[in-house]
Amino acid sequence: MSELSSNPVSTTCPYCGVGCGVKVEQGLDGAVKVTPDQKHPANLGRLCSKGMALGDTLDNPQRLLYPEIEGKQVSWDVASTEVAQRFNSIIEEHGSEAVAFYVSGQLLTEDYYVANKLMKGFIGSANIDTNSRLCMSSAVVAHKRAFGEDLVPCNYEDLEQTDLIVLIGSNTAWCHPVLYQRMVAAKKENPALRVVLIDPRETQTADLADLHLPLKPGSDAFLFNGLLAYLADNGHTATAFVAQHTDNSVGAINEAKTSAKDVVAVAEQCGLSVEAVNAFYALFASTDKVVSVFSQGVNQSSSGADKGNALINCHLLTGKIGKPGMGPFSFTGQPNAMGGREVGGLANMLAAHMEIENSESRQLVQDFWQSPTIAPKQGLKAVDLFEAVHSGKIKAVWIMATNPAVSLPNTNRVREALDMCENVIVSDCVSNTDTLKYANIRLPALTWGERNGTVTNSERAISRQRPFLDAPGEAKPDWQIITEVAHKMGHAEQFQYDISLDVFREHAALSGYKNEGERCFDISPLADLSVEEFDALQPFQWPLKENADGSLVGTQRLFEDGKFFTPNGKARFISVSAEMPATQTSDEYSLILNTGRVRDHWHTMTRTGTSARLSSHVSQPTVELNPDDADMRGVKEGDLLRVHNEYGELCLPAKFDKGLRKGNVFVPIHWTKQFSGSSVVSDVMPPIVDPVSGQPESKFSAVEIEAVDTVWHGFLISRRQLNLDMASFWHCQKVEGAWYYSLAGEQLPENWAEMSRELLCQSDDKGDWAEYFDKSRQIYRGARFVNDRLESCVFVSQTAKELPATNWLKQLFTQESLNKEERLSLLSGKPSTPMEDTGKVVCSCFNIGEKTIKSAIQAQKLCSVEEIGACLKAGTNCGSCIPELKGFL
Ligand SMILES: Nc1nc2c(c(=O)[nH]1)N[C@H]1C(S)=C(S)[C@@H](COP(=O)(O)OP(=O)(O)OC[C@H]3O[C@@H](n4cnc5c(=O)[nH]c(N)nc54)[C@H](O)[C@@H]3O)O[C@H]1N2
Ligand SMILES: Nc1nc2c(c(=O)[nH]1)N[C@H]1C(S)=C(S)[C@@H](COP(=O)(O)OP(=O)(O)OC[C@H]3O[C@@H](n4cnc5c(=O)[nH]c(N)nc54)[C@H](O)[C@@H]3O)O[C@H]1N2
Ligand code: SF4
Ligand SMILES: [Mo]
Repeated sequence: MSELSSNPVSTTCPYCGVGCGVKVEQGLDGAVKVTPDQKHPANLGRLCSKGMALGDTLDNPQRLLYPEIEGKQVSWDVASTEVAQRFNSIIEEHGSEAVAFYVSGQLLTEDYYVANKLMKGFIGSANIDTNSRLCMSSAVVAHKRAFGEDLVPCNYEDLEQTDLIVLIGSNTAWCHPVLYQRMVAAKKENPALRVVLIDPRETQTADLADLHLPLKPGSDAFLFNGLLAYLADNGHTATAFVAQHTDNSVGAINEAKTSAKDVVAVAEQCGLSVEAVNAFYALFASTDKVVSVFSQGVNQSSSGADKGNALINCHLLTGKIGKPGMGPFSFTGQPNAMGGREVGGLANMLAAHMEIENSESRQLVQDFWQSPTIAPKQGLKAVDLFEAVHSGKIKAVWIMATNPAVSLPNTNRVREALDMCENVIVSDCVSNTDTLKYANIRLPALTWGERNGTVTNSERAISRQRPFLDAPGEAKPDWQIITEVAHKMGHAEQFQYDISLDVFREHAALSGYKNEGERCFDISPLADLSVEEFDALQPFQWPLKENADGSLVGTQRLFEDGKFFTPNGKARFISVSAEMPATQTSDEYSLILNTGRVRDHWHTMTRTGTSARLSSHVSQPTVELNPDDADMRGVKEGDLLRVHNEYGELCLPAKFDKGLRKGNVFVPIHWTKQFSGSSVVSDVMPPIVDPVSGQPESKFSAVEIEAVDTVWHGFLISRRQLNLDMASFWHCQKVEGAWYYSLAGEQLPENWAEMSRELLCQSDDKGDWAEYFDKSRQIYRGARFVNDRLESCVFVSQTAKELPATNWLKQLFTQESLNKEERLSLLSGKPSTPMEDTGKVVCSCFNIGEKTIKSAIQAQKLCSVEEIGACLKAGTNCGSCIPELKGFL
């Protein structure tokens, strides 16, 4: 690749929507060092554990390197011709509604722009939706309804300038760790700063909160309707602002009062104490500067858009918007969720924040694109889109940079749909995702470190992703793959892009095209950017304006002039009739299942799952439950449980968490079929969506749990990745030099030795197999060596307790050879000289385990995070583990 930038390269972290700047340096040996960018406005020198470990995840041995059709490697020419022909012939025979794209907030803006243009302007359908449907679409609706456009008013500095941060359905400590660190620092600086956390779970984020409201899942709209009524009734209305700059305050307040009669009724509905609700309301009312952060606990709901508006209403009524330190602030999830929204990559948007239903906008975009057609109406939203694949209405679907076989609700149905469809095209950078299993055509894409373009973060800041690695194999950037297909579909003339900057320029030009100030999203001053200027582009917040002297300025904060982007320029109060989740628990399914993220894994683990460091913090999938619920059911920690409902079932070990409400269980979203037997939590999520936004209710499902009758437990460690199907439960974790598998089963295999050898030794393997078998106790142990190098080992027992500790065994795989003593002691499961068990890794920067930290706290009487840091270094680098350290203290 010729576009490699010089050393060190400034680029943007590819994980969460904070959008941190990183510096990448490559040593002569090729080793990549990633450090925080001191100047990037998002992080100002900070990074979290995932950002710090970016270097670990670059060398993925499972890259998709060549295009393939039906499992056979082909040239790019053949592959793109085939995709184009399949699309064209289906469109000719069945119309443009018979094809679809399903794209991602992890594409670059340039990729997203080209995909959207091809579908809406040239195929003439709006059947392009994105995984942002599962993520931000409720917030998009809430913004559009209230402000007239999908606009995030705040910026990160507001978090530092405020006196009250309300975190609603956001596990900031783990999901937006650098913003969490900024809040921690702000609180130190300003002890008057208060933090309220609204989350049914007591998460790591609760550590920062002065007040935690562990409300009933799904009851947020009642809480915020109650707040609106309270503010109105107690003289907290910003009368002049409401009169001059808003509509429908009276309607919204009246509606709020029907679902939230008084504080007592709200407390009852939300499962909170009256004191706690009163304390929150009083704090919100009496604090001038309030930022309300909302995330998936609000968005992923059958009434997520309403919940967003219920909380925006409170900011409008009190005028807490458009000024430093105040406003509703949607934290976006993916690195480019915002960029996707800017290009209109959702099925119900057009491009450059224009509306598909608006005929003038359609004409405008069609003129600009010089396109033969323009999508006349909204397309299918994600859940409906895959339902249409299932019914055969959609006959070809092109999936880019997302893993719907894992992340959509009711995944068994999605997998069925993909299995039945004969034209599943998947562009991905790795070769082993659950979705790729169903691909008829596989297209190898570039990924972070190789690709070149722009992303937009949660605070509307556009930053560059710059390449520092060569393209592996024949992988290409997504925009180029789509462009080649567009050419072969017959649209070469309007897809003349040689480099990603060509796309960026067009996108920038469209944002200003016939925009007389009625569209806020405008970056048109960049429409003529040169290559050098693009290379040097510094992060800026849109809209971008040109000063009289020709200099450019971004916009830190929106609505400072009280002008909104509705037809009359006024913000709209939305009348919200609060609803509880669409699903109810029953005698059959008595527990509420909540889902979410862990600190060190990213989504379906295609990158973080390959890092030993990141895989050690939460090493396996579990179902978390309150110890009281466990007690009632006779469940002990570590017991294997079946979690099931009418949609599917999971099989997971139990983990206790006192921070869960009774009757609630929690399963993380990350483990796929590549990493575990049956832990895809979306298998048991209902395909219920918000009627307006189409966002699925991914935080609420009714399930039941039952103990699984295990008769054996075991683990394997292998330098090779294995295909397992012999266990009821298995999961796989990357460790240094090997893969670790934990296993449990309901049936004893007939012959341990035979099975283990089949699994761990291939026919052409050299080397020797040592083993030990105690038939009466069903204890089996085996190990394979090549010369003195340990290749794999297996340990099996009737109960988990009889298995040896694994740290020492894992560590043997970091060695190139074992000495005689190590070899001899191996099958006993104990090191010849005892080794300290440091426990699970808490500080992943310095690899410091829980047991080490706890014993240092006791032995040395450590009282603060700073003292732990001075003693062990834990928590002194990225700071992601500080909430956990506080927990130990
Ligand atoms: N480590 C890590 N960070 C990530 C990601 C990742 O995969 N890993 N993904 C990124 C992406 S794409 C996203 S969208 C964001 C998501 O960021 P967050 O939204 O912060 O993360 P989640 O864990 O999905 O859910 C947040 C919280 O919502 C709570 N919740 C559940 N139901 C309710 C409810 O009814 N009301 C309220 N108030 N809260 C509720 C859950 O208990 C959970 O703690 O994270 C981003 N950052
Ligand atoms: N139950 C439940 N379900 C959820 C959620 C939840 O909280 N609960 N959260 C939802 C949310 S908010 C989100 S954002 C989704 C995320 O879910 P997904 O989008 O399905 O998950 P990812 O693992 O991020 O998938 C990204 C894919 O893109 C590939 N990739 C990486 N870089 C590139 C590139 O440059 N080009 C191409 N072509 N491919 C690339 C990766 O290898 C990976 O396969 O999950 C949603 N599903
Ligand atoms: S907070 Fe962490 S994951 Fe998110 S962008 Fe910054 S370094 Fe990356
Ligand atoms: Mo997301």
